[in-house]
Amino acid sequence: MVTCYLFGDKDNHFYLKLLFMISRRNFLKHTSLFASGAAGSAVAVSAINLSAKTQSDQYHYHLTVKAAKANIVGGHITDILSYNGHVFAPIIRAKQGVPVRIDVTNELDEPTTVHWHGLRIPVNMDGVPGTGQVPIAPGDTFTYYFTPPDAGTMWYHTHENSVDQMGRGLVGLMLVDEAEPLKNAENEVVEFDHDIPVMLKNWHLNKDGSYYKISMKRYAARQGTPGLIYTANGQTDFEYDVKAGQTVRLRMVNTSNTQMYRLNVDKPELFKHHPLKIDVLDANPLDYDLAFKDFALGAGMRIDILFVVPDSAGQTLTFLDQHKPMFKLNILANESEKRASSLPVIPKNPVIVGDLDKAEKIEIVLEWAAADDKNGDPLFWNLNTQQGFAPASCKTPNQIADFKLGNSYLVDIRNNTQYPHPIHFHGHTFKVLSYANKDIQPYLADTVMLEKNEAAQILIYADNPGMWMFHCHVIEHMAMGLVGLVKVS
Ligand SMILES: [Cu+2]
Repeated sequence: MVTCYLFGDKDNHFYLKLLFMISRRNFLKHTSLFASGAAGSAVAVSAINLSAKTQSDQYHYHLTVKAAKANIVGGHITDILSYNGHVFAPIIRAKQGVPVRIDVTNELDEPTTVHWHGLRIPVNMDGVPGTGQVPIAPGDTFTYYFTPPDAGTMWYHTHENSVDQMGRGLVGLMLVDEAEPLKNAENEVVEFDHDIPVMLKNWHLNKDGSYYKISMKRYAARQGTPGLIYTANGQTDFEYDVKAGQTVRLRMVNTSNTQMYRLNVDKPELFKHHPLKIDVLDANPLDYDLAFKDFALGAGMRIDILFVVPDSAGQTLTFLDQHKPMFKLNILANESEKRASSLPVIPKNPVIVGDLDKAEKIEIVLEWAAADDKNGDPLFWNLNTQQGFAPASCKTPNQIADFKLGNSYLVDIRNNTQYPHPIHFHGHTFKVLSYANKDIQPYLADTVMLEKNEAAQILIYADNPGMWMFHCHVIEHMAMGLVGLVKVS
């Protein structure tokens, strides 16, 4: 096995400097944490317990990255890579503005990292090998310590040997609770009756639970190698009971390597008085109505839909990828006293939006390359006419932009290819202003979906210093060139 540090050879000056800086920083941090006794007590985390929290109002988790066995396809055992042994990884529950500490121990025989997708945190906690941290070596523990500035539906995943490690299971959810109690439109404190996170992932598995190739060239050069087994929260038959009249926050997260879901529900007519809509996209509430119909949820993206369960006891709502079932909500009768259900309103996050009038314009072009590098590794994709990097030969991705801290940038992203690309920018939340081929209302996001031959204009306010990844979240596309670095300083 080639151990690749993704962005830098070991003789690379940048790598060595980083190694020193981070080791020292972590040493100091560990020292000060333990010396002051500030570390919260460890909390047992399970996929079911969604509210693990220490007495001291600090959040402290321990993730062990290890091989495990899972029953994903009925009656068959699949070898997976896991966080704490679960195919549905522990949900990291945190709170906006409250520090969270996550100790990650690597029990694999290869390096790994954890990236906290959607969190605007310092670059040395972002989990990207080479630009943010030294990968966690087998047997080592690395402590992530950060304070989430934003609330909402986030997720986490490895950023090392990503096609294989994510494909075999190293993905999980992180839910950041709002700093203040939620209120309804009348300013009364209300809670959801159900907060239902759904981790969507499809697996490159045969019907006997064995893997087929997670990445195949003929697909990697196109939309990405499809997974055939669909899971929600690690199950092919996930279902959940709700009662008529109850309020629901349903969160869906696309943690798949390649799959883009076209989200639908099978009985939209049950919501005829209040059609289902997407209320929150990538953890940022929308301030307009976006219908929940054929919504393209690309890899990395998240939505929350908020609704009152219709008065249709005995019915089952099946959520679909086009026509393919993903999971079900069963509607039960509600015997309790009739009461007016009022939905909480999700508050906006403290995101600073760039200044369009002062923004500097830059262009990023996504193209199809159809080439192998000199080692025979495929490089099918490129950004601004240069292939990003070749993981097998450990090249550093190209820097595609140099942002000045505190400045605004109007980025025109052009997808000159025949396939969709969900483009993710680390460490920042940006505003999607417009698309070339469809009318939209502007919204905030960390991942922008570019359908084939589409272009989008996004406004970035560069407020988080570091060397940040800008890449396609179809992980094979990233691994085969669709990646660049943006420096903010
Ligand atoms: Cu892509």
